[in-house]
Amino acid sequence: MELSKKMQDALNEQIKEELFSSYLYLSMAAYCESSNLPGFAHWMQAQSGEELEHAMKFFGFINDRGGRVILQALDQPAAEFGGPTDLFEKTLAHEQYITGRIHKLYALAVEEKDYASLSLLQWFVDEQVEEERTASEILELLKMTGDKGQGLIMLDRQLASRGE
Ligand code: OFO
Repeated sequence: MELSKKMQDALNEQIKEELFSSYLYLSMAAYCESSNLPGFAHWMQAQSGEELEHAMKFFGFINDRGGRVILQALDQPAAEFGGPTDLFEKTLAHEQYITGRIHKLYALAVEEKDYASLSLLQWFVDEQVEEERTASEILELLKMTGDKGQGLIMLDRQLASRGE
């Protein structure tokens, strides 16, 4: 079944969203580096890499379906943040936004009876549950440690151990 123009456009839009996510987390990594939080920086850089993989999943899928990938312009991500708690509040809010985008794509695939897209999007629906859970877990820890002190140093060490 051929990829509809409407679905192709929506998937191309999602490539942009995933690339912007990658760009945003890379900017957050740079902020963490400049704030002497190497563990947080490592976590954000790993997250940025994961978002690039998400973009490439859509990239590969459009090509596999005989569609055409059209890359779009990315906005400049924020460079300054108000500390680790603010960073993870923004991370969680961003992931909730992305979940909404994925759900819209899923609804479009249902409407179009595009079962191949549904199968891909099911993976993303599940992934978003994980993304939100991880961000809120770290945010909960930050609520306990606050933005400075021994607790934050320990959390920074913990985040340094995230695998790629
Ligand atoms: Fe691509 O999951 Fe986060 O944004």
